[in-house]
Amino acid sequence: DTVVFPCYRWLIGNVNVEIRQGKAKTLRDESIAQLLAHRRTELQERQKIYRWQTWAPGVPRCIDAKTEADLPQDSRFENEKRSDFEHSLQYALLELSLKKLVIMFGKSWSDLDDFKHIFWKLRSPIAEYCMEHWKEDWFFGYQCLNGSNPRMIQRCNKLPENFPVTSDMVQRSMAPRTNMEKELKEGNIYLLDYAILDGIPTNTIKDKPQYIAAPLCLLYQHPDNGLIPIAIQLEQTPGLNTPIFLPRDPPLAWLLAKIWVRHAEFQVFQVLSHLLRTHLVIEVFCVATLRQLPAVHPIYKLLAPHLRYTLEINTRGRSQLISADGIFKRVVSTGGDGVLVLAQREFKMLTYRSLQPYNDFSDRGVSQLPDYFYREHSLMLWEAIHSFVSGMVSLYYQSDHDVTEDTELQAWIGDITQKGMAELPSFGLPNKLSTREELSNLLAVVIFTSTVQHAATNNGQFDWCSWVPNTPCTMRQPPPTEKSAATMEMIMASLPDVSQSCLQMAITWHLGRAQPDAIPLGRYTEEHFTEAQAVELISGFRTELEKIEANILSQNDGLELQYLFLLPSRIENSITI
Ligand code: OYP
Repeated sequence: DTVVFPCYRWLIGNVNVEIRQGKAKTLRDESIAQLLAHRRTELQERQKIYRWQTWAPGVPRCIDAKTEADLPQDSRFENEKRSDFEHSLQYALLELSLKKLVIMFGKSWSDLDDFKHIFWKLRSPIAEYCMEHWKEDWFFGYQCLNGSNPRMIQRCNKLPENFPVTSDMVQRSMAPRTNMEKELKEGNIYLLDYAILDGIPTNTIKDKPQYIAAPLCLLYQHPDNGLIPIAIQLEQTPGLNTPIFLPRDPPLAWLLAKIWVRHAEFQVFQVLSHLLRTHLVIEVFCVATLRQLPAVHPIYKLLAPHLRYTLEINTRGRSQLISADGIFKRVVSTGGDGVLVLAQREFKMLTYRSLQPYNDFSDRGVSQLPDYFYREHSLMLWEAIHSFVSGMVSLYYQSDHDVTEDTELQAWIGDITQKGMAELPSFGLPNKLSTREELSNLLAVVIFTSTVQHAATNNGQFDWCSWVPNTPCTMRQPPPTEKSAATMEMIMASLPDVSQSCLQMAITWHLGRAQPDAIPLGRYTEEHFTEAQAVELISGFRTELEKIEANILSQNDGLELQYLFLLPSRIENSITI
C-alpha cells in the first residue's frame, strides 16, 4: 500500500489550496506509524504559530497577535474580503463627513427630526420604519423580542425590591378588569434589568463627560396592544431623585426615559450579547481547535468552516474598535475602561447553559411570549444543527468510550476550559468529555453561536441602531432626576452629537450589511469530508435548512415588520465581521 497523506495544504498568493484525501480519522483509527508522526508534527507546528494570549484579565483568552499582520496567512482575510472591509468603512465615513459639513453649515441640530439630515443615503426598510415608529410603545416592546438584542427580556413573577412600582401607577396600562398583581401571577409581566451597568466607568470625549444609567423597565403583555413598557426607573437605587417614569407622564419625559433604556441596550447589546457572547467566546474554540486537532480529525473538519476569519476580525476589533484610541473611545459612553469592566462583569457570570437556546428561553421564562420570532427561529435552527452534529459524532465515535479515549479531543477540551476560559470556574463546561451526547451538545453550541447567534445580534445592527435616537451609543447629559427636566433641548443635549451619530451610522452599516464573500450556513465549500456517509449527513442538514428557509419566508409573508435575520441563506457559516 502507498501511504497517502490525508491533507495537503499550500499557499498560492493569498489563497489557501488544500487537497484532502482519505477519511476523517481520530487517533484511534490511525495505525500507520508515519501518519501518526505526521499528526504529532502538525500539532507541534500549529502550537508554535497559534498561541494563547491574555489580552486583559477576566475575559476569554485570545490569539496572540497585536494586529492582523501578525496572524498566520491561513487565518487572514482573503483579498476580496480585506479590500471590501477597508473600503466600505472609508466610503461610509466619507459619505457621512459630507453630511456633517452640510449640517454644520446651516442645517439645525435642535430637534429629533434633525437626525434625518444624516440619514439620506445609507438606509434600509427597517431603519426607515424605525425612524417613523421609534417613539411608539409597542415598537419599544417589539424590539425586546425581535430587535438586535433579543436576549435581555425576562419574565417577572415578583417585582425586584429596588423597583417599587405600585399597582396604582400602572393601572392605566392594564387591560380592563385586571391589575398588576393578577398579571404578575399569570405571567404577563416582564422585566429588563440593566443592573450590570451600575457604576461602569464612563468615557470622556473631547473633554466632555459622557453618562451611563442602569435602568429597570417593566413590560406588560397586553392582550390587545402586545408587549408594552409600563414603568421605567433609570437607576438601581430607588428614591426621590429616581422617579418612576410612566406612559401617562408628559410625552417628552416618557420618551427620554425610554431613550435611556435604549442607550443601556446599546451597551449590553454590543459589548455583551455581540462582542463577548459570540466573537470572544468563539475565538476560544477557534484557537483550541487549531492548536489541538490535526486537520484529519473529524472534529477539526466539522468545526473549521465555522471558524473562518474569526481570528482576523477579532484582532481588528481589539486593535481598532475597543483599543485605547479605538472607535469605542471616540464615540461610545462605555469607551475607555468601561468596555472591559463591563465585559469582565458579564464574563464572571457567563454560563455554558445560557449559550444553549432551550435553556436560555426557559431560564428567562419567555417560552410563552407570542410573536417571539427570534425564539422560534433559533429553536428550529438549533434542532437542525444538533441533529446534524449528533449524526456526525455517531459516525466517528461508536461509543462513549471512544470519546473518553480520544486524547486529542480531551486535550482540546482541556485547552478550552483551562486556557481559553481559565478564569471562569463557574462556566459549567467539564474539563473532560465523557459521552457522545456531551460532545454533540458542545459542538452544536459552537456551531449555533458562530452562525445563528452571531447573525441574530450582528445582522440587525444597522436596521435597529442607525436611527440614532432609537439606540444611542452615548449620552452627553446625566439621566433626569425629575420628570419636569425633560425638554426637547435636554433630549438633544443628551443624545449623541452630529459626529458621534455619523460614526454610529457608519460603523453599524459597515458591520451589519451583507458581506461580499459570505458563505451561508451549511455550505461547506472546502469539502473537508469526502466519505459518503458524512456527505449524506451534510446534504440532510442542507435539506433541513431549506425547509426552515421556506418556513420562515412563509411566516413573514405579509408582515409589516419582517424578521429575516435568521433566514438560513442570510446566516454566515462563521463570524467574519
Ligand atoms: C473591527 O478601519 C470591527 O477603523 C469593527 O470587531 C470595526 C473596526 C474593526 C474598525 C475598522 C476601522 C469588528 C469585532 C467585533 C465585534 C462586535 C462588537 C461590535 C460593536 C460595534 C459597535 C458600533 C459602534 C458604533 C459607534
